[in-house]
Amino acid sequence: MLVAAVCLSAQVASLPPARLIPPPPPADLGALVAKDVAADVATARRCLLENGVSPERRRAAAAVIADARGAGGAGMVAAVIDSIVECAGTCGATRDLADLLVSMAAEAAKDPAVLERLSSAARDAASPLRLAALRTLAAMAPEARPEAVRSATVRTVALKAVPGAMKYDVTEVRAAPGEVIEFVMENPDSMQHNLLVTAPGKMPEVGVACDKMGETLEGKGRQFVPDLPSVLAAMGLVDPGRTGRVFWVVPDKAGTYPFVCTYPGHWRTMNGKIKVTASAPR
Ligand SMILES: [Cu+2]
Repeated sequence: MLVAAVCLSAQVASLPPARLIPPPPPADLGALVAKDVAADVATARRCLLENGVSPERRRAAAAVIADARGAGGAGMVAAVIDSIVECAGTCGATRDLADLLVSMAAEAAKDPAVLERLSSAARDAASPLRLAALRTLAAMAPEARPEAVRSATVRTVALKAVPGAMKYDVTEVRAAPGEVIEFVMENPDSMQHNLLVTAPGKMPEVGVACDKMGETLEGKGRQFVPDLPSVLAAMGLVDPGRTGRVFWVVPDKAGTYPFVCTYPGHWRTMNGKIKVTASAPR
């Protein structure tokens, strides 16, 4: 038993770090997307997995993979699901693929096998597909969802960066375990801001790491999002006048989860708390 536990922790330690902010597209992406995706399945697979490909191109790529498998419309959805499972957390396309899957919710609802995959992923906290599955199910009409996840919803929490104050206008959010929250942050300020959710008690650790990132070009390239397990969800930098979004599945563990802006120097004042309790209103 002890040996098994040690092996498991060694496995967890060797997992690649989550890549929360997409890396830049590869240098040969232009040539790749200029190629006819219908020409070969390998090109189609790369179009699905690489960052920087348009949604239309990704859809075409999913169709090529579905055709090669001899599957029809819902086969495209399955191709996108497989790609998310394959690269979740470690490839730049994860977030784009999740958005694409949400846009395919109506197609997904027509295929019982696809519905079952989404439904079981939505109930499995360890599934790399969980967040995308929950969002996709929430985008379906309630009667189209499997019974077990009929109540799936995505709650929007809207907030703003207060101009000139280095603060959010909302500093406390209440949440219930298992719910899916979409933070939508408007930025009417004259400088960039973002929003990260951290593990309880970890805001100083994340804040110090992002201040260090401010001293390097690489830190800016990573949009001041440290590669730490205590970062649970991250929004990229939001330019003045723009709006940023990030989704988060609220953990089952009750507690106070800080949210914070990691633009260097901002974290000490630009932060808030998400209070997770079983009795919080949904
Ligand atoms: Cu900020």
